[in-house]
Amino acid sequence: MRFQIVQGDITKMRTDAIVNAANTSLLGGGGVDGAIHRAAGPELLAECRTFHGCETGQAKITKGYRLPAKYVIHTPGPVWHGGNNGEPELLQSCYRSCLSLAAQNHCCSVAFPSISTGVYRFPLKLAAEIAVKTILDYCRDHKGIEEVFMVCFDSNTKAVYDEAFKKETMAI
Ligand code: AR6
Repeated sequence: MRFQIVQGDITKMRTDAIVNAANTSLLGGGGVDGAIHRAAGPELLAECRTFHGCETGQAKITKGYRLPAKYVIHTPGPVWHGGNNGEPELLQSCYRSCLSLAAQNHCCSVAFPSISTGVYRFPLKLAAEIAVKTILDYCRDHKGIEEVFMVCFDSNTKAVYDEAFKKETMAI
């Protein structure tokens, strides 16, 4: 499996699936969610309505419509409330649920945004460590997904994910 941390806009990714950091309504919002809905077009919202929401830490898959990606995997990340409300486990569950849905749908390449580290205020360093470890562990144990991208919107986010990757791979 190839794992790459890149800086950019996830709506431009030509992967089989991109992940959306959604909310539990799945009816759109700001941040990366707003950008994905704008780029995909109104058909995406119409398909999202059919789910009647999604629990935090779970995931639902839709088509990509006008996006270059074939699918969008929507996952509501945890809102940070201090860390003693299961936030780390829920964030890990987001990454696992998305990878599992991607594999079930025969996706070879998946792109993730930094789930929960914007409006949901999850501390960036901890979120990056959880994301990197969960992705690498999952892909070590399951075959099928060949390429995973972490798409960081700004240079600080990318630097923190690069550091988390270094730490995780040195620990092996
Ligand atoms: N490509 C990649 N990353 C992006 C993009 C983009 N086009 N736009 C923003 N980011 P956030 P959350 C980064 O707030 O914390 C929404 O309203 C952003 O810089 O989008 O999980 C939902 O509807 C940050 O690093 O998601 C929910 O209500 C990261 O994506 C709520 O926000 C996540 O920031 C979810 O909050």
